Amino acid sequence: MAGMARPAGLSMKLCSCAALLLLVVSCSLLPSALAEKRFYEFVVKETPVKRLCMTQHVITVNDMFPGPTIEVYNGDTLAIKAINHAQYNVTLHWHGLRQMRNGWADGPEFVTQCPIPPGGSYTYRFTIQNQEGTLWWHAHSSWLRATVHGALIIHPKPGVPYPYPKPHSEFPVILAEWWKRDPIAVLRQSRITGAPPNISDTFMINGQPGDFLPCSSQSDNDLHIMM
Ligand SMILES: [Cu+2]
Repeated sequence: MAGMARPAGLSMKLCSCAALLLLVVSCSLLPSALAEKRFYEFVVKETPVKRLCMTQHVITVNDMFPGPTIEVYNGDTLAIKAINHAQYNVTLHWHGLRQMRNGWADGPEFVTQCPIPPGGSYTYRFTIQNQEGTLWWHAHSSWLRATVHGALIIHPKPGVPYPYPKPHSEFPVILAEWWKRDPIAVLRQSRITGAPPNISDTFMINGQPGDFLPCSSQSDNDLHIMM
């Protein structure tokens, strides 16, 4: 009979083990409980954009040039539904992001995925793991990246300080190039002739060519920086 009864010492050990297991489980749940799931819809489509006094129909995301800024926290899980209303195949790449077990969300066309055809859609799903800082996203098909790009800002997890004094304020600075021609046509001409592609007509900061070029918007070009 004595063999059937559970020794008191063993039951105390079982209790403490169970409590320890509960603590470990609750601790491991803590970071994911703080992390957010974030959903975005990126509509890739042709949009009229006026630069250098000329209106061009370029491919954008959500009619924005540069495209929308994604602002998230380390540990967040993202789902970005890309809907292709453009006349070209497209993929989106999350530049600099470590795709841990999410290789199919990385974006290079014909490398990790078939491109999204006109009229199609694809949802990129990935979790940001142990990364902080400002990256960028861009099209990874043909030269669509010329106008299909934007900032990807990853803040430290809530409650985790910056690895430097917190800045007074922050804003993305996005450098790009602008052609007076359709960039896809510039690339196509290069492939036909075998010559290097024509150089761009201007560089741009945050989608603007600057005060020295015609038809620039003065107010869009002022950046006041405190040191
Ligand atoms: Cu890239």
